[in-house]
Amino acid sequence: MSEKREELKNRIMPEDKVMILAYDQGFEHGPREFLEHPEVGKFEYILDIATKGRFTGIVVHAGLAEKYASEIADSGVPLILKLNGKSELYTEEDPFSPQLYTVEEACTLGAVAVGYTVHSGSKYEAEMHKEFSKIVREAHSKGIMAIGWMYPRGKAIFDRKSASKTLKIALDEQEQTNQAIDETPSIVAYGARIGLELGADMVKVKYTGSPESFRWVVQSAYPTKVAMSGGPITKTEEEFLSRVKDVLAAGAAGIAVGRNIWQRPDPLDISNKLHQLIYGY
Ligand code: FBP
Repeated sequence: MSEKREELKNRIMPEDKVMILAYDQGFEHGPREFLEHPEVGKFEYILDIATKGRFTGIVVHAGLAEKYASEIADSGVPLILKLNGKSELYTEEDPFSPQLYTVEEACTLGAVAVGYTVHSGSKYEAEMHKEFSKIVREAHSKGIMAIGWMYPRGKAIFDRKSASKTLKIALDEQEQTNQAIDETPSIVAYGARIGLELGADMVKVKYTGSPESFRWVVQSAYPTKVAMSGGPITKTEEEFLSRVKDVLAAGAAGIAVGRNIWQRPDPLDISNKLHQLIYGY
């Protein structure tokens, strides 16, 4: 790893642990995510949470990164630029999230890492795998990190008659746990492994329901670091904290989450609890 990448890695992952605030949902899900707490739609509010909540990175698309470049720089919170995206208005069963910005633009905006969502399993997986592998190479040549949002999806992974051996195992897992197929350990672990194979420094994946099953995900990605993604806000704060405890016990580096922080009435309170769990202070 280059000296520069090592240095940036220590900024996003001090002590090899990570606590990232994700704020790309305005694009991926739409402003409906801000309805309950309208202040959440304002980036000033989010950046304040990231700063006071001691997050080790903030994820945005280029529009916000450009408009708030000086505020982000002043905050000292490392910028992770999301390079691809798609809206939820597009509902075809096989998703494709194309690259919209380049690694070079990310560097100009001051990003210390780039992020890209990969939907392995979609009929467009080849394009996403190819785009992400190119992004990884470019990011590394510029000395910055590449993070994969590894979310297997698409018609094939819901096809009960599929010839995929992994899917057969995942269907068995689903029968025992009632989990969504894209959150079963086999599918999540496969996504995480693809992230490693494509060169990601870190993969962001869904929670698989237990520390035991998440350990398989962490092992599958090793030595790539694993961060848990948050998902929709849980009914209780305890439920979410308990998931974080599970993944840390399983060897995850930490979290990269959004709604479970900024949709809560007291985001700083939960941020402090998470910091305590992840860093111990
Ligand atoms: P959350 O913690 O709010 O779930 O955010 C994590 C994230 O990966 C975001 O970065 C992204 O916008 C969103 O989830 C994608 O969600 P979905 O699983 O619905 O596609």
